[in-house]
This record gives sequence, structure tokens and C-alpha cells, in this order.
Amino acid sequence: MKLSRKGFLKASAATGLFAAGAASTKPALNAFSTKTEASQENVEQGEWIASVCQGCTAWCAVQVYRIDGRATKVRGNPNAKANHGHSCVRSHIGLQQVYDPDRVKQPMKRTNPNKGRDEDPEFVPISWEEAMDTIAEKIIELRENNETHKFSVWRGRYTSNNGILYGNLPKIIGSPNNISHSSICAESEKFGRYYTERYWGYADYDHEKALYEIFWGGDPIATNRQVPHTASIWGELSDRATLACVDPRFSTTAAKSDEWMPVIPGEDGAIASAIAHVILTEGLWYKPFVGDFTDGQNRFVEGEDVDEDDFEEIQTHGLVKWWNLELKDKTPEWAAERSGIEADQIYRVARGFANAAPKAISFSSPGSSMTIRGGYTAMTQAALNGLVGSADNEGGVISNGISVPNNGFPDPDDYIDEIAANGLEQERIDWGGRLELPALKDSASGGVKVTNTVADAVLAEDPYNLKVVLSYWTNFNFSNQGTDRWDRALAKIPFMVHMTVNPAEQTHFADIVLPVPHSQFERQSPVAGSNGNLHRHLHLQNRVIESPFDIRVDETEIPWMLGEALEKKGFSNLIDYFRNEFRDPETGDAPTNAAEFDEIATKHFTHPVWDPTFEKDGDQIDGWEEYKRLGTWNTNRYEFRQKWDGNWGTETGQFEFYSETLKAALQDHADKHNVSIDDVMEATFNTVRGDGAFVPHYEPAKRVGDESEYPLIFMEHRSKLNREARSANTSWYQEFKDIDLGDEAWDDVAKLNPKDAAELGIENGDMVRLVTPEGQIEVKAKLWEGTRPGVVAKCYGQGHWAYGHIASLDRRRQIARGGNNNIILAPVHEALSGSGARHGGQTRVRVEKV
Ligand SMILES: Nc1nc2c(c(=O)[nH]1)N[C@H]1C(S)=C(S)[C@@H](COP(=O)(O)OP(=O)(O)OC[C@H]3O[C@@H](n4cnc5c(=O)[nH]c(N)nc54)[C@H](O)[C@@H]3O)O[C@H]1N2
Ligand SMILES: Nc1nc2c(c(=O)[nH]1)N[C@H]1C(S)=C(S)[C@@H](COP(=O)(O)OP(=O)(O)OC[C@H]3O[C@@H](n4cnc5c(=O)[nH]c(N)nc54)[C@H](O)[C@@H]3O)O[C@H]1N2
Ligand code: SF4
Ligand SMILES: [Mo]
Repeated sequence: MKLSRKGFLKASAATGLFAAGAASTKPALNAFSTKTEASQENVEQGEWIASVCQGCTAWCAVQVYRIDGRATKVRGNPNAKANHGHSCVRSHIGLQQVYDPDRVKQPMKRTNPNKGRDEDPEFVPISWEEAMDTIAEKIIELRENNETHKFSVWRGRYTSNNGILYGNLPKIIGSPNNISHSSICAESEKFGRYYTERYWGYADYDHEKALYEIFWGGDPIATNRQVPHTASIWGELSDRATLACVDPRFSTTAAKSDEWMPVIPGEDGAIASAIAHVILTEGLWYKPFVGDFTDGQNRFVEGEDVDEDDFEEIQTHGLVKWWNLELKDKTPEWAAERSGIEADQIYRVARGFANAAPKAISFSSPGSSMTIRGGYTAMTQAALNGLVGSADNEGGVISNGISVPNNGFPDPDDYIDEIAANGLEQERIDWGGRLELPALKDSASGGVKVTNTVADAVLAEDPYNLKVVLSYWTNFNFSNQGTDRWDRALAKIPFMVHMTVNPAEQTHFADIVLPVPHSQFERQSPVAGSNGNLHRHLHLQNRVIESPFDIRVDETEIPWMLGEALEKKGFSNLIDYFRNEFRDPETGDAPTNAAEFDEIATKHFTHPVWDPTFEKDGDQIDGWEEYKRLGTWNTNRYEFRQKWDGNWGTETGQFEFYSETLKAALQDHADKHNVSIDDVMEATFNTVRGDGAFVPHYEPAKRVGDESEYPLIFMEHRSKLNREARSANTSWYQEFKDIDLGDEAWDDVAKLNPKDAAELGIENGDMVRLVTPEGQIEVKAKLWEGTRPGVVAKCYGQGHWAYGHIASLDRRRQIARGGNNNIILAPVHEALSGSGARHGGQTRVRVEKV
């Protein structure tokens, strides 16, 4: 930054003024904290430009400081009410990603026809035209052979424009196989809330009013979905509320909580049922929500059945059934034996939690539900919010799918011809909806697309092999449990296109590699961010910098160019759909090229939020330019109790402890396969039989591996610095890796409790081999009291063998830095929700000194 002395004085005066005059009492601590007013000719002035961080599923609105055409700094966007000016460490790591010298810089094609980890793809640069022409040719081939269902689009992270590439493009080509990563992300957590209060999505929390919070494997000041907001109010929250963290590992949240409950992995359900038991036997449920015995006398006595007629419920359905079927015997003493948590602590937490009712939050997370039987665990955690009346209430949990206004995308139906319609009717590749994989999203059998089974399906050619795959923002042979299957499946797919920022493990198997923009800095796209701080929003990513590379936007420009290439080969439906159906909302113009299409798609989608003539409950924005400048549109603050009094949307209209909604979904699934619901329970590895399947209940942890051969339990967590698994090729990630408690910079350690280590004769820093029935990795041992004895804890995110020169120890020789957990984790599922079950100590492990 060129700044004369005079300019500097002016600039700092402006900064000082801002700090004094702003409503915030916090001083502006850095030179970039506000735009300065200096106007001297020799002063080069930078600018804060709104965008969105996609480092995780918080999707925070941010601002990026651009000077000299370079992105230099990031901060939270103060216009966004969910993160109100805050962002987390990972938003800054984005800077090193966008300027990563290892990025894909131009389209490339594979010249080595053999695929495998040991095969050099021998990529050579090609033009965009050649790339598109080749892809179009492959698609036309499928059309000619009436096998368009063998086309598939794979999606990892995405923007709200994904409705074009992921949503409608496969329909026009004619394939039911658009496969997202959602099922390896967090679906079982959503399952719990859906089958109690019918909401499939991430919850929001009124941390500002809560008096008690239980975090079930949630570490919301380090990970999860609202880190900037939660971290910014944590001090005040922990002063006001009592906080309990259930996690086998001493997480950052555990370190800052009043209670740490280092549960045996996968046994959370025992504690949750016992908390409910205490709340009922001690008469602590929130009566204005749940109701009471007709004569006011508590008949919830350990071991005794209760007559349903004696209890009158208000907002809920099936409390007495829940008690009779599940809770009456589930004492804290019983739970202590299973969970490894002392009964005293369970009593204390149960009482504290219930005494704070209704301002008591049971905070679910993938940690305790993305486990083999975790759908029911998530249900019990959600049901606790019903017991204390915090569901949809002040100081509680908001599970309400208020949608932000948007235009969606035009209906593609008129562009689906006979060949495509036939393809769309074929069985899906992912096995979702099969007997052993109900994947019951939105009550529909097969409602979830099951990501990780795609590898099995391809290998077994059941129901068929895939022939043409377009994959974006994914790295499935790294991010799915059982990576070896993915390597083999990817080698078997004849033609795969990877649209990626970095060449990654998946790229190694690609036939064509397409360079795409880094989401935070190089594209303009709408992002409907997670709800947070009682607001929802529609953010806008902006093209903060001109990319130095030959990139195209994956979700808009590439589909357009593919449409043009297909048109040249005689199939114009895709490009016709784009040309005929999309219009610039301001000018009415149709798009004539890829760049225009990109801009028009975004303007179209977001039109209602920036056009002041649309009525909406939220910010008023005066036009498109203003929206670009602000970078976000916020809803008004959520008004509580919208679901109360019969609006829960469940089968009974009530908050369901006995889930008629789940019963109907399971019945539907069972009927489809001509079996009983008990058969479904057996096929999905659940132990429950009969009516118990419809109430939140304890299921014992299920693990892969025999205890005699694999004596310890393996568990994992994510890093404060993980942008999912995308940030490992930055030096900031590696240099600051020890920000994760117990971890080491530039390394990837297995954290063993010193007691276990002593028994195994392992010392700090020894190289060890972690062996599971699925595979093995070699990493350094770290002796750390923060791991529960009997458990090996390791962070996820390292172990890249093909992600760049920092992520790998030796990129050329494919030597990873550390080990990818997914090599040793088994490809198992929480089948009811179709989720990949990475948690709950799903596999046992043997630790050998190398
Ligand atoms: N820093 C960071 N934040 C992120 C992301 C990221 O990559 N990095 N990714 C985003 C994404 S895509 C998602 S889906 C969310 C995930 O949201 P999170 O809530 O962060 O989910 P996980 O990291 O899968 O698991 C959370 C915790 O579960 C604990 N755990 C493991 N097994 C068990 C168990 O059996 N019982 C209990 N009680 N705890 C257990 C782990 O120690 C870990 O602390 O986070 C988002 N936020
Ligand atoms: N063991 C274990 N496995 C896990 C998890 C875990 O905690 N533990 N987390 C799970 C979860 S919650 C999720 S959501 C999944 C995520 O899994 P995936 O969806 O497979 O995503 P990533 O592994 O993050 O890899 C994303 C790829 O996108 C590329 N990329 C980076 N930035 C951009 C961009 O801006 N645009 C495009 N087009 N590409 C980009 C990168 O180069 C990388 O190749 O992993 C799951 N797998
Ligand atoms: S990494 Fe996630 S929490 Fe952090 S700023 Fe980005 S979107 Fe927000
Ligand atoms: Mo995720």
C-alpha cells in the first residue's frame, strides 16, 4: 500500500473517528478495520468487498480487502445478522487457498488410459473447447444407446446456483443420479429432529437467552455451523448458563464447559434416555409444554407402567408410550454401566437441564449421531427439547424451515425428451431405498441419496456401472469411509470429469480436469447461508479478484458451454432451456454467452431479495448494485412458537415422542419390500423390535472388529482449521495445527491416553500403526489425557497423498503427511437416514509400534 505520511495521518484519524463514533465500544484494532477516507493522488486505496466464506456449512457473509487487485484480508460482514461482523480463523485460510501455486490453472486431459493410484495420469493442457467437445461426445453416446442413466453428477459443497448443474442438468440429460455428499455429512442429525418435530435441516439456537446447554459431541466454538456467532457470545453465555459437553475427547467446548462427560463413543443414547428418565421420575418436565397427569400426581415411578389415560398432553404426543416402551428402566445407574459416565453426573446434568426449562438446549451434532445406530440417538436428543419445552421457544432450539425468498430456477420439464424421460425412470445407482438402506428423508424411502454406496454399486455393477461422471467440489476417494473401494471404483468409471480448485486425490482418476473459481474470491453466486442468531439470509459471493487462471464457474458457465457443445452435436435441449427460460430481471435480456448466463442466473435467483417491489419479512434493499455492495439479505428475527398449537407438521400435528411420522415412513418402506418393520430393524442393524421402533430409544453402540484382535476404540474429530478437507495444502493450516487440543504443528497424531500408552509400551513421539479391519495408517503417537482411556482419538483432514506440496510430505512420490482416517474407518451406515457413520467409535483399532 503506497501511502504518504499525510495520507497516513488522515487514514489513522478516520480510523480513530470510526472507533469513537461507532455503537460498538470495542476499539478498531487494525489498520484495515474500516475504509479510510484519504484521497491523495499518490495513495492507493484498498476496498472491502462483500463475499461469502464456504469454509464450512456456516456459510458466513464476509468482506475481503482488495488492494492492487489482490485479496489481502478477510473479516466478517457486519451487514449479516447471523455472524454480525465476525468470522473464524478459517475464513483467512481461504487467502492461502486462492493463491495456492498448486492450483489447477487450465483445463487438462488424461493421456494415460490406465487408471490407478500407481498410474501417472499424464495430464496435458487442452482448450475449453476441446474439453467441452469431449464431454458432449460422451453424453451423446449415452443418448444414442438409451443409457443416459449411466450419466451422473456428483456434488460436494455448492452455492444456491447448484439447481442448474446438480438439479436440472441431469434431468435434461436424463439421469436420476445426481449424488451429493449430504449423506456423508450430517443427515442422521436431521433425522432426529425430523421424526420428532418434522424439520429436515440444521437447527438454530437462542444462545442469548439459554440457561443450560448440553452439547452432544458438538464443539460449536471450533466447528459446527455458527462458529463466529457462538464464539463471539461464548463468554457471556458461559457466565449466564451452565454448559455440559458430552464428548469422548476433551474438545475446545469441553474445555470451556462446566461439565465434561467423556462418554464411551457411540453410547450417548444411554445418557440421553437416563436424562429423560430423571426428568420424568422427578417431575421436572416443562408442564406448560408437555402437560401433566390429570390429577397432578406424578406416576412416573421407576419400573412401573403408566396408564395413557392418566396423562393429558398439550404440545406433545406419546409421552406415556415413550415412558412405557423405553424410559421406565433407564436409570442413570443403568446408563453409567453403558456410557462410562458416573450416575451422579447424569443426575446433576439432568436436574440442571430441567430446572432451566424452557431455556435449556439439547444440542445435537454429527459426533453423536453419525454413528451406526445414531438415528435413534439424535431422536432422543431432540426429544429432550420437547421434555423441557425448549423446542421452538425462547432460549431454546429453532427447528423451523423458514425459507428465504428466491426465484428458484425455471422448470426444465419441457426440455426433457423421451430418451431423457426413459433414463430418469431407471433405478438409481446409490441403493437408497433398498431394504437395508431406507434413507428416510422427508418420510420417503430412498429420500436421501447415499453417497458412499456409489463406490460399491460401481464395483458390483449393481444395478449398472456409471459411464460418464461430472463431479464438482468433491474428493470422494478421500472423504468417504473406505477409500480403497473408491480408488478402485474411480479406476473403473470410463469417463470422469473433475471440476476442482486443487488437484486432489479424486483428480488423479479424472479424464478431464477443469479449473474452477475459488468460491470465496473468484465467483459471483448466491449462498443461502445457515440460519444463525435467529436469522436466515441470502448472501452473495462476489468476484473479489480477477483470477490469474483460466477458470470457469462450475455451476453456471460450464453447463452453458456444455449446452453449446451438445447443440453442435445435434442435441440442443440444454442450451435451449438456458436461452429460452432465463431472463435478466432488470433488462429482460436473454443470456447469449456463458458469462452472461452466470450473472443472469444469480440475478434471477436472488431477484426477490434485492428488488424493493417484492414484499418480504426482512431487509429492504434498493436494487442489484446495492445488494452486491451489502453482500447479504437478512430475514427479520425469528418469532418463537410458530410451530406450537398444532403446527408441528407431524402426522399428529404435535411434537412427537411416539413418532407416528416415523411409523408411517417405516411402514411405507416395509410395504415396499413386502416385509415387516421388525425385518427393517434387523436389516438396518437396530436391536429394537415392535413399537419401540417409533420412540426415541437407546441402541447399544455397534462396532466393526473383534475386541480380542482390536482392543481399543477409534474415534475422530474435525479441526478448527479444516475447511472440510480442503485447507491442508496451506502453511497456515500446518503451522497452527496445534490449535486443536493435543495436536502438533505440521503433523497428524494419534492421541492416546497415557494409561493405554503405558500398557502398550508406547512413548510420546513413537511412530505407530493404527490397524482396523478396514485398513491401516502410520502416524505419530501423542500421549494426551484428553482422550478417554480405551479410545484412540485422531483429527480428520490430513493424510493427503495428492493434494499439493504442503498437504503431502512428498507429493511426487505420493507420500502423505499423516494418515487419512477414512482409510481405517469402515464404510458403514446409519441406515435409517442413509448416513455414512463416521462416528460413535464405529471401528475398533489395534495400535502397533512401528
Ligand atoms: N472447523 C470446522 N468446522 C466445520 C467444518 C470443518 O471442516 N471444520 N465442517 C462443517 C461441516 S461440513 C459439518 S457437517 C459440521 C459438522 O459438525 P460437528 O458438530 O463439528 O461434527 P463432527 O466434527 O463430525 O463431530 C463433532 C464432535 O464429535 C465428537 N465425537 C466423535 N465420536 C463421538 C461419540 O461417539 N459421541 C460423542 N458425544 N461425540 C463424539 C468429536 O470429538 C467431535 O468433537 O461442521 C461444519 N463446521
Ligand atoms: N473421516 C471423516 N470423513 C469425512 C468427514 C469427517 O469429519 N471425517 N467429514 C464429512 C463431511 S461433514 C463432509 S461435508 C464431506 C466433504 O467431502 P467432499 O464433499 O468430498 O469435500 P472435500 O473433501 O472438502 O473436497 C472438496 C474438493 O473441492 C475442491 N475445492 C476446493 N475449493 C473449491 C471451490 O471453491 N470450488 C470447487 N468446485 N472445488 C473446490 C478441492 O480441491 C477438493 O478436491 O466429508 C465427509 N467425510
Ligand atoms: S469457515 Fe465456516 S464458520 Fe468460519 S468464517 Fe467460514 S463459513 Fe464461517
Ligand atoms: Mo458436512
